[in-house]
Amino acid sequence: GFSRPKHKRTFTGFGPSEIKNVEASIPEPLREAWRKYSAREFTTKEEFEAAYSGTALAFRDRLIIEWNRTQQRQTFTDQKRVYYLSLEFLMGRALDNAMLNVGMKDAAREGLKDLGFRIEDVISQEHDAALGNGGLGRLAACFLDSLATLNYPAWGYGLRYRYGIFKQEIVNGYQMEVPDYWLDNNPWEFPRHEITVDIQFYGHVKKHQDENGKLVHSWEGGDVVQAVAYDVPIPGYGTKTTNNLRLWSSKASSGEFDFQKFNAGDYESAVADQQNAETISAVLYPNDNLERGKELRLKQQYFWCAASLFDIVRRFKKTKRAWSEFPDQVAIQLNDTHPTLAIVELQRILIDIEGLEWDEAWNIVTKTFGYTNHTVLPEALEKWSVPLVQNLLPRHLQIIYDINLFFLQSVEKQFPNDREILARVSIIEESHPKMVRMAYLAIIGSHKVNGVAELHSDLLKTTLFKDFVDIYGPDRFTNVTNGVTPRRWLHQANPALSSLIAQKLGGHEFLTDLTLLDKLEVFVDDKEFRRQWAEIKSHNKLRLAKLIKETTGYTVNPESLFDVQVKRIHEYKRQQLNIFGVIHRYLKIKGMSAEERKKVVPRVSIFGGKAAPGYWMAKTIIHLINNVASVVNNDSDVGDLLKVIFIEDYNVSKAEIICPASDISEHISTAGTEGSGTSNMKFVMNGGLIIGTCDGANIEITREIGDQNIFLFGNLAEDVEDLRHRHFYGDFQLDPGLAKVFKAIKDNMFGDAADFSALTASIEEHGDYYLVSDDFHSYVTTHEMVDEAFVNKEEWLAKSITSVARMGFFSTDRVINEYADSIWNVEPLAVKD
Ligand code: GP0
Repeated sequence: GFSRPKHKRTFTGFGPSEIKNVEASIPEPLREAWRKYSAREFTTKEEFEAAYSGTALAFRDRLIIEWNRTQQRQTFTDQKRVYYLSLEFLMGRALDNAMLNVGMKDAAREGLKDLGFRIEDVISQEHDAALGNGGLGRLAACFLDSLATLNYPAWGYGLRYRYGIFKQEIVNGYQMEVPDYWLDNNPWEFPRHEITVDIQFYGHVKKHQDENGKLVHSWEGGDVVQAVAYDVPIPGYGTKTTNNLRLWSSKASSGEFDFQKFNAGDYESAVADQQNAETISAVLYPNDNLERGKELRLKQQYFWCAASLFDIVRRFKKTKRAWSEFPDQVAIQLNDTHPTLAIVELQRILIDIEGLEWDEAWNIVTKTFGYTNHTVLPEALEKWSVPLVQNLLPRHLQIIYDINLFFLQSVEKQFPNDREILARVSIIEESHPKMVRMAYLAIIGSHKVNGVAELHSDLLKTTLFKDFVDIYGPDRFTNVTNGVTPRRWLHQANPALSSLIAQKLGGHEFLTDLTLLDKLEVFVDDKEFRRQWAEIKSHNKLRLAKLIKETTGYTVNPESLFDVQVKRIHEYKRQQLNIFGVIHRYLKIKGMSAEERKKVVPRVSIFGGKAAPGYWMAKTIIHLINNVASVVNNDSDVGDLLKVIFIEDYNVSKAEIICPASDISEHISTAGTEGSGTSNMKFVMNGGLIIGTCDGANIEITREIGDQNIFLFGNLAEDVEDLRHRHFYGDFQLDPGLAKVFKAIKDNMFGDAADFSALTASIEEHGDYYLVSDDFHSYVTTHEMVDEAFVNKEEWLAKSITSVARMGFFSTDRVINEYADSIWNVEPLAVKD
């Protein structure tokens, strides 16, 4: 739905003083289209696209200048830089962000208005950059925003997937996956065809002696694939610093081998080689919190690590410094274990290519790397089969064995009479086939390991990585609680709230020092302020109601309590608990008299999120939600008292509409399973309250905002193991409330019960691993408290305002400063005008 311009005009770009030569800034392939559009009058979607292109190119122009200056400045001052290696960067849209960070959104709005466009329509033309699955990839994107805003010399390194996370369509209640081809006319990337790295795979290792009689290894033969750099500018907010995100794309190497094939007329095989090479960066693996050990995924990981390391080393070598200074110039952060091969690759470069001694090299390596763990879920921990690594990366496997040997030798010295610890901490798991445990390799190769919320980091130290705490001492392990960037998640997503806050605090400084929000608390009793606060929430709910109408056809009453759960669909995140709770509510309403119904607080239960394509249980949950929606929403007997909505294709740009519109949102993972969660922070920052378990960052949110401002329920992490154990030995009783829900499902109330039998059986018959039944009663009664609280509008508003005022801790600016001080040892680079 885009609205048509009120009057027709010729589109010449906005504000002639702002953009001088738009056409010259347009890359050749687009120029023809540009001329066509700029010469015509607009009435169609194409014209909106042209308005988008024109605006984007204008801002892009401005970014390029500061981007070049930033890079020159960083090279010139030659101080330590951070490299953030992440297989995922879930950036979302770039134009709005660029306008706000550059600080010229108002000029753009005026210019576009002159031409008859509403800026929102233009912004929404942009395709999301969706190179990530969920929280982990979005965290990386928030980090880039904070790194640039705080003027840190920092680069991101990732893969330029041709297909990002799939688009989700709901067909008859089922999830369908549609490929997300997003690269056409993307103005935010700059191909750097001159920056390429040849990446080797397969082959074999030869040992020989050099001139001095020293034993050296060379990796020979195999295939070569070329990595080509694509750069994306990352503008900081309110600063000229514009950092770089470098994404690698794969293509066939232009080496002799292919050429010979072509000359010999073997076109088909040459083309096949080409396609094989391009496959490496073709698609993002769509699993969240799950690793499946596919060879192509390992290829992606090595391709990206090797290209990034080559680039970093090349940049370092230009400074002509001694190798011992490498860790003073370079900090590399591993976003999860996906880039762990970078550790091995750096060691290989230093010993095989640069000729350093093992110990000298290893000292450099461990000082350079830091490793962030994001989950304790066993199915998410990466392990690669030894035969697979042996075949693809023969030299790296040797180095991994050597790292392991030296490590185990030192452990043996430390714990002379403990055979078992050696088996437990070995990088190699003695299974069939043997497996390389990537998390252990990452710990051994880094100087710091961090979790992403206090509870999570404590669990790492006491369970998963306990032996390594005994070996290295507690100082190698630390916590850095996650955050979100307030620029995107408050200022951009909720401009009205941002400007109300700015009015009260006398400016927008809180956007770069979020702790200033605490100054809002004195206004909590101010009647007029409360009214404005409530009005903004209503407006945001209306905006969401409109999205719901457009995308699902359902009409929801914006006066109802909006209850939102949007995130990847996963059993541990327990959307099943939520939908069972909704069914419970539905049954209760159905059993009520007309008199009783008058007291019901009308509610809209809103869901959104993607299931990994191969995750059948998650897909079953989506199916159930949609079936419940069609029964409940078409039951005129219930009307506005309850509506159930599944928003299809949840992504970053939809999150920007959804987060400001919640009254309450759900963060209800089984205690001890969610690393941190970050949408919890986004919702509270936008004045929504939350219902949640004592898990991940919910605990720290509670500490900050006060336990009277959050609805906590359910079993604690410390009790989970015992409950699971008891279930396993048959000590299990289905909660009576949940039993009623299951009965309704089995009576085919929500379609064919057979479709949902695996879901109910996982709870009733197979041990209820996620403790849905154990937490059900507490969950339902806590929702009753939510209803009661919501009726008391004034008190609800006080909770909402107080919570926002106390959220200063959860900015990624605080997070990045913590990483900089305690892990990277880097300083910001001052920008002079
Ligand atoms: C963790 F291990 N996370 C993983 C993974 O494979 N993917 C992923 O998105 C998430 C955690 O689940 C999290 O708790 C956390 O906040 C986020 O990483 C960033 O640390 C919620 O998404």
